[in-house]
This record gives sequence, C-alpha cells and structure tokens, in this order.
Amino acid sequence: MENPLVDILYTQNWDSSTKFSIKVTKPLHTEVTPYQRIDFFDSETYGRFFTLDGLMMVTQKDEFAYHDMIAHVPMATNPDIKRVLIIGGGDGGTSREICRYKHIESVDLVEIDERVVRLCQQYLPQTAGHIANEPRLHLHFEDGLNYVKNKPDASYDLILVDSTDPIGSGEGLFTTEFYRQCFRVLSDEGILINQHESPYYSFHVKEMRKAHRKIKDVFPIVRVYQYNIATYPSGHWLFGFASKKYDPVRDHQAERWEAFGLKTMYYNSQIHEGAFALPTFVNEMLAGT
Ligand code: AAT
Repeated sequence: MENPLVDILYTQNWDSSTKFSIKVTKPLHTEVTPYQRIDFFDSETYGRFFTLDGLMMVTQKDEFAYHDMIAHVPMATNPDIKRVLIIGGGDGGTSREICRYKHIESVDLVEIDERVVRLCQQYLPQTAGHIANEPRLHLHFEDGLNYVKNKPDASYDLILVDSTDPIGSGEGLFTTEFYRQCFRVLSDEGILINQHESPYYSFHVKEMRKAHRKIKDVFPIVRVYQYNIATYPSGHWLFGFASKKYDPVRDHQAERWEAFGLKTMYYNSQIHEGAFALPTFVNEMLAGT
C-alpha cells in the first residue's frame, strides 16, 4: 500500500457511465450477513466510511449533512415531539442528533441487521458512540414494516425512515402498505421523514417519483426538501416530509428551535426554509406524479 504506483480504490457506479472513487488507505473489515455485505474502509479526505452491498452509507466527513437534515427539520416544525421511531439508521447518526434534545422521551431504533449497529459501535464511534449509554434509546433488530404493523395506533410523534435505497431489504419501506401503517402509528400531530432519493440519475428519479406518489395517497401534507451530500450519487439528495397537521414552512418554529441552543454544522433556520425551495426541474418531476 505504500507503493506510489498503486492505488486501492473504493468505487461506486453512480450510473452506467459515471463512477465515484475514493482512495482507500486501509480496508478495515468485510463481513457478509444474512441481509447484506458490510465493508469498512479508511481514507484520507473522507475519513472512515462504510458501505452496504458496495453502496456508500456514511463517511466521517459528510454524515453531518444527512443526519442534520433528517433530524432537525421535523424537530423545528414541531418542537414538542417526544416519542420517535427510527427505521434503519443502524450507524446511529440519526439517533445521535435526536437524542441531543433533552425533552425527547424515547427513541425506538428498528434496524434489520444487528451487525450494522455492532460494527458501527466498533469502527464508527462518531455516529454510534452514544448507543451503549443512552437510556432513552431502545434497539429492535427486525424489519421496519413488520415492526410498525405490530404497534398500537398513535404510538409516535415522529417517524424517521433512515433506510437503504429501494432495492433488497429496504424495498418494503417504499410501499403504500408501509406508509399506511406509519400514518396509523403516528399521533394527530405526527410527521414522517423518508428517503426521496436523488433527482439526478434516472434510477433514483424513478424511485423518487414512485415513493412520492404513494405518500401523497396517504398523508394530507406532503413536501420535499433538498440537501447536499458529497458522497451520495450526484451530491444532490432529497427527503420527503409527510405530515398530518404541520406544514414545515408555514409552521416553522425557528425561535423555539434556536432556544434549544444546539450547535449544528449543516442545519440552521435559513436552511430549513430554503431547503423546501426546489429547482424547477425537481418541481416538474414531482408535479408529474
Ligand atoms: N444514516 C445513513 C445510513 C443509512 S443505512 C440504512 C440502514 O437501513 C442499514 O443499516 C440497513 O441495514 C437498514 N435497513 C434496510 N432495510 C431495512 C428494513 N426493512 N428494516 C429496518 N432496517 C433496514 C441510510 C443510507 C441511505 C443511502 C442513500 N443513498
């Protein structure tokens, strides 16, 4: 590895003719579980990162963008949220951000693959360091759709779907049945945030439009917001915001959120409102669903 003539690369095909590579300084761990292949690597610029079935999940350098935007947008829309369900998110980044709010009472984290959590605890303390000593956080190792099916009505104020893309084990989390179950287990003020993929490459666009259509059939308020993350295909990604009562811009509680005094690297009150202003080509993609 010290040989200047040799580079060891991690490469993800962003589409059939576009590749993204990071030079690996050290491959740390590889494991195949019943659900997926898990790899951890070290790199210079992005620090430590991990992939599932070869797809980028988390890097030390840019995970803050994703985890800030999935967690703080709903919390600043309804600062009274107390009971949170996270589906996926075994790396811990999303629960780390949610647990920064002292008034949160409980966080259920439902991750299909226990090995993701255990390996992140070992290799990625930046996102998983709090898991072992956060008494409000409860781990459940099962499929997210199965888990919500068995929960009573109105169990949560917020559901964050922090899952893989709609292929393989994440597939069930992009179905109308799943969104209906989420609606049922949410309180009357409930909010659901989910992956809306990227508006750039055609595979993601197709999935994003399908998911958006299904959510619109289930929730009365459905919005989409964007953020930048360097290591996901195209760097331009979207989250869906679905809600029973609150609109994220009309009901934005900037002053109450700022009073929490949280220091964030990506999210702020201007980003909150700006993120819902979408480029015309994205509006047109969503309008056609
Ligand atoms: N915080 C950003 C990291 C992720 S990882 C997504 C997690 O979802 C993985 O740990 C995976 O094991 C888990 N998962 C997949 N399917 C299910 C399921 N059906 N039920 C519960 N957990 C599941 C998100 C990366 C997003 C990548 C976007 N390109």
